[in-house]
Amino acid sequence: MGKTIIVSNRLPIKVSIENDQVSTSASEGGLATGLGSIYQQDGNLWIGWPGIEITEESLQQEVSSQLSSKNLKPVFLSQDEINQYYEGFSNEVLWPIFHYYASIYASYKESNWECYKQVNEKFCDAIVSVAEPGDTIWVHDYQLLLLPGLLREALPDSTIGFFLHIPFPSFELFRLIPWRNDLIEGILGADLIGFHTFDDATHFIQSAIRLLHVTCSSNVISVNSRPVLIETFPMGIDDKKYEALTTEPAVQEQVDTMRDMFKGKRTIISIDRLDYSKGILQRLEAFNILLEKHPEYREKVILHMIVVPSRDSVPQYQELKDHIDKAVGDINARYRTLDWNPINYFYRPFPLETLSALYYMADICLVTPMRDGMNLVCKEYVASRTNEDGVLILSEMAGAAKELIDAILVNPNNVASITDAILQALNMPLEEQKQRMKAMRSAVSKFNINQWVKNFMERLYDIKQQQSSMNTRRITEVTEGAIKKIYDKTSQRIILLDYDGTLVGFKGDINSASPDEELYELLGSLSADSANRVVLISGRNYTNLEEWFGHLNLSLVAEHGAWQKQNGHWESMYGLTDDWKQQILPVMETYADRTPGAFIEEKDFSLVWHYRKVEKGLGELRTDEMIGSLRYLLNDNGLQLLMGNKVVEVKNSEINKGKAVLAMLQQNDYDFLMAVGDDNTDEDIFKALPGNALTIKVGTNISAARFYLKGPEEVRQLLENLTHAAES
Ligand code: GDG
Repeated sequence: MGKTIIVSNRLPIKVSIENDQVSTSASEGGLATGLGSIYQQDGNLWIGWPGIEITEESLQQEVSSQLSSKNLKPVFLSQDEINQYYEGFSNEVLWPIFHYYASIYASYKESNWECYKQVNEKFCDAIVSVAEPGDTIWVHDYQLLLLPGLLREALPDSTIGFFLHIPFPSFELFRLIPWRNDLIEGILGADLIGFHTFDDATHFIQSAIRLLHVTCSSNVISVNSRPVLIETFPMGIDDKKYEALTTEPAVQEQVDTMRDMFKGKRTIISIDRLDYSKGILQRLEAFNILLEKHPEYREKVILHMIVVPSRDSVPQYQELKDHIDKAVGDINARYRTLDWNPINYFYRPFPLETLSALYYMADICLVTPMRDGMNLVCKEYVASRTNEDGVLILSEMAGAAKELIDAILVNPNNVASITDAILQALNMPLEEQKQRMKAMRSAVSKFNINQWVKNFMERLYDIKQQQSSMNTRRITEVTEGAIKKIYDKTSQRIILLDYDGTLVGFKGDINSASPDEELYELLGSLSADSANRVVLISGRNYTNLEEWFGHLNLSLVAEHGAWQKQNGHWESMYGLTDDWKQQILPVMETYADRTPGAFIEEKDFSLVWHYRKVEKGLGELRTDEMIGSLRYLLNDNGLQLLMGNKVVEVKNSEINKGKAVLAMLQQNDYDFLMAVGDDNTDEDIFKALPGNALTIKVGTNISAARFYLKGPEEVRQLLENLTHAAES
């Protein structure tokens, strides 16, 4: 096992320099705690920006050496780079678009993009300078979207994980970015790509398949034959730490002081970084309505609002701060009394102990972001409620809402509903509070930060295992040499070849995938050897196979085995009927009639639904609907569904390629069995053949075959080489 390298924009520490003296202090962020168990281990490393501009070389060296003892490695960035890569591109393009604020806040500047690329390269260089074979690299967040791709180029065999901490937007938003393809390609350099929620993962897959020529099978995207896993890992917190904090004397002291100070009042807390995505203004408006419409709560309720300064050099953030200041000022000015201030507002960070005291004593926690990747504040509140009371009001737009379903969930755009939620919370019976809080505490504790890290690392290991088992099964020169040797020594060979996707690539139009001259020559020379029986075994109909291959000395099997050409004659499988078509065809036609691009192919003993040319997404949806409508009819008629590559075929249960092949094996005592195919239907052949047969899967899907080839080019090359061996 090699070492693990964590990479993020910021290092998990704060570096400060005063009078040329370097000092560092630990950061309390959730990520720093969670990954602490990893990077602090011997040999492991965290690479990132130390948080301030350090230009002087001697100071850089000093910082590097201080950090190196803590397993940290700095990437130094100039103020210019911070302005363009971090502020300009990450925070003015990616952040707004990924949080669905495209039109108001996004600004696209080519120079910022250039700088974003350069800084990602800088990070790549820093990693390459320390990475060794066998290392695991885990890249974090939107500032480094290009890094996995750069690393894949520099270190092709490395193990790379990527996690996005903010939402991944729907394709309609993502497509707005001028550099969208580079970004997706960059992320796809990873082996495992993690998101907080299933929606984010789905949005990413949608964008990848719409923008790039990649194939995707459920949550695995195949990039140049390298499977990349897309997964959901909702990030958790160190729940035990927040629980333990509440009993610390420093915390209890503050709790006592606050309880004394706010005696008889109900308390609501709100804690966020300054950001337009956090919905702070809407929250204030909801509180304002509460006081306006429900005067009975005046002097009874206090909102403690902490806004932590962030990005306030960016004009939009400054503007937001001004609006918040004004809104708070207005509400306080309007309702305050001599001994009651409705909003206790702070624009500064607090020590963790104060946060803990607030979490512990607040009756209600108000978390209403307009969009949030996850949101950890709500989980910290839940973890701090050791008495199992208190109410969480949570925006359904936060990733955490997918887990904390026992919160009062609100749509943050509906300000009136936030006011209603506050009212509901203020009046919630203790029993109900406990019931909800208990359920949320168990969710927060089960999926805590350690579980998050563990799940991610395990899945990264799994996908690497899958890749390496595929690589060891990939036909190399050595395996090819071994196959040739056997081939040359044998004299009764059967070579079973699928057609579409195996001998030729997929075409949009099924008729345009006709054989080319090179293929004819190849099949000609293979079958010219009297020791070879070459079988073309396809799902296509027999007239089609006859037209293309009838003149060659090949055995032909059409419609997955329903038809076979024996001794120059086509014969259908005994006892097949097609009466069932009268019932099935009309159903399929109703779907084809309302799905532009879809069509139905009628074969003698099957019906095929083709949706390759249908708008992506719609094709899959209609196919699912159609299958749902057909379910009972299929059962009643003894039919089966074959799911192919953008096709679904309905046919008699008795027909399958495996059965057709078994019948052929009876006809001779073959000493060389080889089968090549790319489709699900070819799996029946692989399974039907004895264990010593040379079964070869084309592509990257999981298969029962013993070996893998990348595509039709490689298949042809292998067959070509075999014929040469036979001649020599
Ligand atoms: C990004 C995503 C995702 C806040 N004020 C103080 C303070 N905090 C701590 C909180 C919490 C953290 O900061 C904020 O975390 P969030 O998750 O709420 O938000 P982002 O910083 O925007 O984080 C987010 C997260 O990444 C993780 O993947 O959940 O969706 O946007 O831990 O406690 N800590 C201290 N003093 C404060 O005044 N000490």
